[in-house]
This record gives sequence, structure tokens and C-alpha cells, in this order.
Amino acid sequence: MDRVLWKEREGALSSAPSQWTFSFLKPESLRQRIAGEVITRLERKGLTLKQLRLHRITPAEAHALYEVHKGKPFFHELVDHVTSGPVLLLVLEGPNAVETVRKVIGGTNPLLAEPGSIRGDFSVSITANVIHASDSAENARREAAIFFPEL
Ligand code: 3AN
Repeated sequence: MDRVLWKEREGALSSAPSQWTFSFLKPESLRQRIAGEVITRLERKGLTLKQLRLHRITPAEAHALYEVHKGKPFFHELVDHVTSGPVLLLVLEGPNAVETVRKVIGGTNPLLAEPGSIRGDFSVSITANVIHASDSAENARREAAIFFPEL
């Protein structure tokens, strides 16, 4: 990256309030071997890895994580997917982390997600849409506590 742009970027990053958020790479990302590329995109946007763990989500954890979706038609398919193989749990810290990560990953439906976003570029499945990220600081705390009770 150009040195002037780099300095400008670092200045902008240091003036935004720092925050942390919870995220995980869904099993499809590990099957497709795109975990490194997804993490690189998050790091390039100014997010720092605070926690990183390979994990097999249990059905009980999946139910707790997606409790707001219980009863919806896609609930069981979603639980089946996230428990179908290893995931990569992440806690990310950076300027406006919750909003920044949501922006980098793109909309829920990969077919509608912006080109250039992670979901827009790497997925066509709404269930196996590469990555989950908390949608508020409060949900980040609730969701991270399921997997990182020590936080
Ligand atoms: P996001 O992950 O973009 O925050 P949420 O929290 O509304 O989306 O939904 C959680 C997950 O549930 C999504 N990542 C997606 O895999 C799945 N999902 C959401 N809406 C649908 C839908 N209409 N059909 C199938 N799966 C869905």
C-alpha cells in the first residue's frame, strides 16, 4: 500500500473508538480452505485477533447462539450446518469493530451481498454463508460468553 495512504489509514483507525466483537468462520469456510483469506481481509481492515480457536460447535451451543431464530423455517438447517464440522471462533478488536466486521462480511444472503464483501465473493448459500458476526455490542458479549466464558 502507498505510504501516504497507509499513514492516512492508520490515523483514521487510531481516532475511531476501539471495540471488540465475536465472529466465527462457518464449517463451509474450512471445507473450502478460505479461512486464511477471510482472516486476512478482516486484518487488512484494521481488526486485531484477540482470540482464535478451532472448535466443534455442539447442538446445545448452536441453540443458544441462534435462540432468536428458534421456530423459523431455516433454524434446523442452520443448526445442522454450524454443527457439521469444525469452525474457527474469533474475537476481533478494532475501531467500531461490530459495524466494521458486518460491513466487511456483507449481507446475509450472499446472492445479494455486495461484490467485494466476504459473503459476496465467496458464497452462494444463505445457510453456509462463510462467516457469522455479532450484530451489536450486546450480542457480541452474549455470543462470546457461550464459547469464551472467561471473557
Ligand atoms: P446474519 O448472519 O447476517 O446476521 P441473521 O442473524 O439474521 O443473519 O441470521 C443468522 C443466520 O441464519 C444467517 N447467517 C443465515 O445463515 C441464516 N439465515 C438468516 N435468514 C435466513 C433465511 N431467510 N433463509 C435461510 N437461512 C437464513
